[in-house]
Amino acid sequence: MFKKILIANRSEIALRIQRSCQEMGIATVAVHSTADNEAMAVRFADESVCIGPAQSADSYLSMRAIISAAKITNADAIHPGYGFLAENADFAEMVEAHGITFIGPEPKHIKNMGDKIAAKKIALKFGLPIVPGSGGAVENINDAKKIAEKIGYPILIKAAKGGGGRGMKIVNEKSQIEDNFSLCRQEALAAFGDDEVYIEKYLPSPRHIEVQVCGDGKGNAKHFWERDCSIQRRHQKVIEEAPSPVISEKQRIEICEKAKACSEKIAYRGAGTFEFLFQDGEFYFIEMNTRIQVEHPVSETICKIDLIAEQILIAANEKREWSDTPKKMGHAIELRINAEHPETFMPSPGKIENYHAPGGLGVRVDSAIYRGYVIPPFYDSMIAKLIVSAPNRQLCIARAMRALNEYAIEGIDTNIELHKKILAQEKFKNGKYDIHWLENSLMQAQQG
Ligand code: MV4
Repeated sequence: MFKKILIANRSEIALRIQRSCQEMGIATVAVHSTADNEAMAVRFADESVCIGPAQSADSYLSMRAIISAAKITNADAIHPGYGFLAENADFAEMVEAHGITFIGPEPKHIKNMGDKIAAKKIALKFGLPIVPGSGGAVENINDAKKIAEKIGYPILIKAAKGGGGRGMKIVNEKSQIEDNFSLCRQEALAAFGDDEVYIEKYLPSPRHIEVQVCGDGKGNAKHFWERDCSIQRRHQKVIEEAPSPVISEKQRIEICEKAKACSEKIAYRGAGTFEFLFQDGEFYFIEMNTRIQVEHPVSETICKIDLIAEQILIAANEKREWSDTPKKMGHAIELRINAEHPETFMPSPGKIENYHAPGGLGVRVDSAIYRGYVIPPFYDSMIAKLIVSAPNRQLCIARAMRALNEYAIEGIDTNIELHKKILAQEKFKNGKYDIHWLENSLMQAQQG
């Protein structure tokens, strides 16, 4: 087992990883920028190293600063968290080249899944249902037209190195394909340094349902059921829940078993997530995330497990149980609390003048903020995750509302009121929403 882990991240996830390390008797090293001198993860770590200035590019994204910090503190392993360097195959390779364990998948899996065309090919080969489409890169406008005719409009042009929603173009009819095809390529080149694109049939009103898996890198894997992440705004998830309120037990078992089987066949190592779109009773694989995700506590809650501990144990080659699927219990909902203006959604950094977090039965708050803390303007605006659980969805929603009413954050703007509004909607209560509902129905209603 590792004696010391360096946590290459900040905020709530740095603290979350640190908590598991402490429970496992592993010493922790926090790395931080000059903007995070007062961060809770820095205070609670056994050791801390300042790795650079506020800008992420010069600190949390600086591979050599982080590896140097691991070397001088004699850390055995690095946990990347999510975002920053978590899905950077070069970083994973560099860490291992320095004799340090990267807590995550093999570089080849990070690289393959980072290429969305390669990811779909793997998914198809190993039995996952995929969205009908080009099946590979589309080189020119003539091929694009042929494929579009074959699968039928509307279609979606996606960047191969994209993901998370950036670099996509919907094309509703033939007359629009030429302009959108070249525009998509241009934007892909500017955003990802690669103009490779592919085409899919456009699904107009799907849900986003993802399956959590873990593998040992030797052909054993297990799944931790699914999460429904359909409540989103501008490709940022706002609420996640498990189990999904719209799939049958039969559909659930089938898709989770398929994700598990795919993980086994590729000998996937560590934690990962298979993302699917779900529409009209069918699942369609779109991407795989090769990291721990923001919403992992939802699965931890219904499965009563510690996914960060699982990542660490797998990376340390410790013996794990692979033969059975964890039992799922009750319902869990995660609400992402952002420091943002309620109408403009602009980030709202600044000093937390007063703070009172909710508590009680079935309430978990993953956050590194405290009264007097100054939220720096340089990073993501998510400042807390409120994770609520109850025996069923209806009770879980009631408990979430109760917890939101207890939550007091003063000095900055937050989206707490937006969460209350969402939870009060009939469409949310009966689970009848798709990925566009929050933006199209609720926010339109809010504005007018
Ligand atoms: C799609 C789609 C409809 N049809 N693919 C956006 C994020 C990226 N991971 C994939 N995305 C989508 N792919 C086809 N063939 C709609 C989306 C999409 C979306 C997906 C998940 C969650 C939120 C979304 C918001 C807008 C569009």
